[in-house]
This record gives sequence, C-alpha cells and structure tokens, in this order.
Amino acid sequence: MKLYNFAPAANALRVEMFLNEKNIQLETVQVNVREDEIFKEPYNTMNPFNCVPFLELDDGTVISETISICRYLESIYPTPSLFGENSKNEAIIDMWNRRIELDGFLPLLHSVRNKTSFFAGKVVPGTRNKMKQSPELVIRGIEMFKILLNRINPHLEHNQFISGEKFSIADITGHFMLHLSKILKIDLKKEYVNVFRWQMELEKRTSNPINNLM
Ligand SMILES: N[C@@H](CCC(=O)N[C@@H](CS)C(=O)NCC(=O)O)C(=O)O
Repeated sequence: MKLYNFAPAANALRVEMFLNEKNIQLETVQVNVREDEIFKEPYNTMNPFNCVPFLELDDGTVISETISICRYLESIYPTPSLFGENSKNEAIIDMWNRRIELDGFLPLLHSVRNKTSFFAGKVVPGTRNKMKQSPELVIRGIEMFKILLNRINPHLEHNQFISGEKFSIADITGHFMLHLSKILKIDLKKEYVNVFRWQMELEKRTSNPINNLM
C-alpha cells in the first residue's frame, strides 16, 4: 500500500495527522501539486480528479478522498478508534465530521482559494483554468463558517472534543478548518472562547503535522 500526498496541502495533512494518531507508517510518495505533477502520468490516470491525497492498494486499486482513505485505514488499523467503536458513536462522529467539513472546512477552503493570489487559475481543487477568483465567495465562506461557529461554541463549552469526550476524525477535520481560519486571519479568541480553547488543544497534540512544517 502506498500513499500519494503533498506535505503542505490541507487534505494531505489531514491524512498525516490520522496516521500519526494511530502511529501508522506508510510508504509515501510526495506529488508536488504546486508544480502540476498531479496532471502528469501516472498520477493523472491514478486519480483523474487530480488531487492528493490518494492511496494505492497492493492490488492496484486507488482510493482517493481524505475521509474514504482514513475509513479504509481505520478498518485495517482499528485502534485507537477514530471513527467510533459502536453504531451510536460511529453515527455521532460521522454527524460531526460532516457538519465540520460541509459547513466550515469547505466554505473556508473556497474562501482561501478565491482570495489568495497563489490560487489564481486554480480556484477549484485539481483544475487549471480561467475561472475567476470571486471576492463574494471569500465573504460567503467566512459567513458560513461564522454560522457554524455560533452553533459549535456553546456545544464546546460542555464537550472536550467536538463529538464528546474522545478525540475523533471530526477533530482532525476541525483542526484543519481552524487552520484555514488562521490563514484568513479570523479572530476566534474574543467571540468564540470555547472554539478557541478547542483550537489550542488540537494544536498541542503531538500528532499535529503543522508543527513539523514550521
Ligand atoms: N475532496 C478531496 C479534495 C482533495 C483536495 O482538495 N486536494 C488538494 C490539496 S488540499 C489538491 O490536491 N489540489 C491540487 C490542485 O488544486 O492543484 C478530499 O477530500 O480529499
């Protein structure tokens, strides 16, 4: 099994944090998406969605999508469990992961891609075209994130982690959502104290791969 990744990319780092939490070592190939290697062969054929991360199994099957890769690895390396240990926990963790990913991580990802000049010509992940960056999408992404913040801030007053007492895949998604909010210079400390406390806790984890990038 081989993981195709690119260390600085947010989704690549999500998988890396998952591997660190489980202490899994995988053979990894760095695909430099910044230099468009992802559009060259064999990568273009392996993942025609032209994104990292993706996982190649020994029989040649390719699995892409961050959460799908992590789910597959969880089934092979079940402990510590990051997707839940029983039907109820699994559903609750999945619920939180979806809320964080759909209502926070993705809106902010689009804010960053529509704002930073680095992403001009690449506003949709895995594409190179003339689609224009849209300042309205930057604002909309931040507004959507704030709706989520207003919902999770009270929840985090009584819950150490987003899905309860145990760290899970939903916290990994949350960590990278909050990382994107830092890139956009959104201040959480004053208005969203519980989210800020959660952010500090996630940043301190030894599995946090962002610590190794600095
Ligand atoms: N839906 C995919 C998205 C993956 C994705 O957006 N990957 C980005 C890096 S964070 C990428 O490879 N972008 C390549 C590019 O736009 O050039 C997932 O969840 O894994």
